[in-house]
Amino acid sequence: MLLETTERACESAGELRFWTAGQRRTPRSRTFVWRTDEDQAMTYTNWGGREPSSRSEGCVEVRRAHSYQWNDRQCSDRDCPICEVEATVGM
Ligand SMILES: [Ca+2]
Repeated sequence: MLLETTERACESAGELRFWTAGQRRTPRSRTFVWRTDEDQAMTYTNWGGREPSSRSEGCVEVRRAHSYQWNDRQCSDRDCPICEVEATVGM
């Protein structure tokens, strides 16, 4: 339900993209990490065809048009974020 609501808010011009916490370890690095409290190595990847495509693209997004596979993209571009939060289940 929350994802559906977020998708509607972030969709524009028929395209839906979300930033993940993935970024190049350093600018133009070949490796990517998850930017969390402590950088975490990516042990799983889901790059789309021909991605990552450019070392000048430092951030990782998912795109609906690409079956939610990953794409490296300029970090200065605008996307909606995906966030992970700890769930609290009410009683
Ligand atoms: Ca790319």
